[in-house]
Amino acid sequence: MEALDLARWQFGITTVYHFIFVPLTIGLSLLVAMMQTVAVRSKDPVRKDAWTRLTKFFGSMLIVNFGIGIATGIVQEFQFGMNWSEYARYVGDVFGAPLALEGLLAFFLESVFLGLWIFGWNKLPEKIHLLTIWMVAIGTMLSAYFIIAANSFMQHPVGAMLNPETGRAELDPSQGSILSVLTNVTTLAAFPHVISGAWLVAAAFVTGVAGWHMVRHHNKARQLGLDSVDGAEHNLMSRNVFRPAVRFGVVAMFVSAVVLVISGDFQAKIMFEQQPMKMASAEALCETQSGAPFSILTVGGPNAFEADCESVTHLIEVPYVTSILATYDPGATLQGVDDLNAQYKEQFGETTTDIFGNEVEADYRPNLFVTYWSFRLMIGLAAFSAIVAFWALWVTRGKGENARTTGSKAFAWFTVLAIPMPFLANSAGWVFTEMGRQPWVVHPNPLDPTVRLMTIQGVSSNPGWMVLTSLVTFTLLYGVLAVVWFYLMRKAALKGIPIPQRDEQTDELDTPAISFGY
Ligand code: HDD
Ligand code: HEB
Ligand code: HEB
Repeated sequence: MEALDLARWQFGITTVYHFIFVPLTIGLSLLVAMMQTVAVRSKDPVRKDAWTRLTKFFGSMLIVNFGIGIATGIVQEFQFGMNWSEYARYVGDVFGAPLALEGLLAFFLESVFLGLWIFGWNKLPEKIHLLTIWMVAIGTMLSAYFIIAANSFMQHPVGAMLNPETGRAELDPSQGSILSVLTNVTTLAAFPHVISGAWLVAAAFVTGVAGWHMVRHHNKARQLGLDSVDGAEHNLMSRNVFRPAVRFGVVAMFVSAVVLVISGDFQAKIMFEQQPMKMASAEALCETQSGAPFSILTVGGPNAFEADCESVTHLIEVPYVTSILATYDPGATLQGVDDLNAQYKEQFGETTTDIFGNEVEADYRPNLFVTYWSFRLMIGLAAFSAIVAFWALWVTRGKGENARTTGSKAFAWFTVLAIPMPFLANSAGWVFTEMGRQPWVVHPNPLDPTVRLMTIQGVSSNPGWMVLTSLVTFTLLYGVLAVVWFYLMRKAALKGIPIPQRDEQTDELDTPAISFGY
């Protein structure tokens, strides 16, 4: 493999890896902040106690995840300078501002307030302490905004022009400069989609972990007998602590689903205007077609893994759906991959020059196998969350005296197995977005295509062995980190919440400080 391919693999692996932790941090910090808000506002002591315990329980997992998220993010930053120095040089003037803002403002907010939150239990006034976790949640979302603004510039550059002397993209005051970069319509559309995707991750996580414990306590209670003191306590844990958490997770799933659908639909419209090749690739639509259908199953020939149109055969199709996705108009004409490729060759050249000055043949088609299937995976994997949501609502139905819990092992296993699905959906979404952008690292803006850079022109001139060495090192290091993360998260999740103990003298429930048991 060449240095270019290795560098692409390295960026892909490390960044998909970073985005395992990112959505859980973003989503869980908000859900934990909400849990604590419920606790602080509750007048009923049983309810207050339950939500305080839930806040601490899920907070302990947030802390582990945050730590690994930061460690992997720092590695991510090295990628630009190390393997993509030409690209970094090209976009440096534009990226400097949003990335500095994220570092200074957002990261500062996140880590300072997370520290205050961890050490502030029972020390800070209740309401101030609550404010600190909200600042963490807001900080992670701000971080996300700035980094997505940087990514959106690569999908659709605005606010900048090409400086022919330096050969770099530079902020252009006549086009609104940094303000345009930060209010890029691509950013405005991607932000709610990414954030709601993160909520879905955290919501499925809360539902899965709480669902598991709800079933466990439910069965333990029956095993000990509901009349026994311990049995009754387990029953209360199931009913008063984990059942509300499950239902809270389900509500969060519904909210994220609504935002995901609306924002995803909107993104598709923008994408069709800004990157028609990506839209065509999402459907592996080779020839221009009016009223384009959405296929559910497609097979390819021997070269199916390449960007190869000859071998694509659509087997099951839903009429008009791709045209509607792109424009709202069922009859709309979508240009096919081959026609767009021919058009781009005319516009941008049959050949291009790589960083060593060699002429190479230009092919403007992304890998159709990857774009087609990653798009379907992103949407399809959400089905798991939908099943969990309805199943959970059913087994916890009823109100007041009739509020139910369940002892179903099938439910417990399914809801836990469904935890990784939104993680995978998020990775698939990014893989689609980033690999569908190929062969461009900065995709030309159709209205002003001068700012553009091909991936082949963005790479550093490092020798292949060097890239391979760092690739192997990062992958091994990350492998170890992944094991540590999984072990710590599993441990924190399985630990559950200890049964409340009553103080014999005062008859008050104890609420121990957040546990640092790892
Ligand atoms: Fe990230 C941590 C850098 C993609 C959201 N990231 C984090 C850190 C660095 C980076 C240096 C540690 C210190 C800090 O928080 O600033 N991140 C990057 C780079 C990326 C990237 C170079 C591009 C490939 N990150 C990225 C995306 C998002 C985030 C697309 C959000 C949508 N990053 C975060 C976060 C993190 C974080 C939520 C994750 C876990 C955490 O903070 O604890 O702020
Ligand atoms: Fe990115 C690349 C994913 C974010 C920048 N990425 C890449 C890849 C992948 C990814 C898979 C590979 C592709 C190819 O084909 O080559 N991303 C991703 C994810 C995420 C991201 C998952 C989330 C975390 N990015 C991002 C951001 C940025 C970026 C934010 C900026 C700032 N990318 C990038 C670059 C690259 C990539 C520069 C290299 C070049 C190419 O294109 O490749
Ligand atoms: Fe998604 C991406 C659509 C679902 C996650 N998305 C994306 C895109 C589109 C879409 C169009 C691309 C953009 C560009 O490139 O520009 N989605 C969509 C739709 C749907 C969805 C239509 C259905 C509703 N997603 C989804 C889910 C998830 C997701 C479920 C998870 C959970 N995505 C995602 C991500 C991404 C995407 C992460 C990447 C980033 C951005 O946004 O761009």
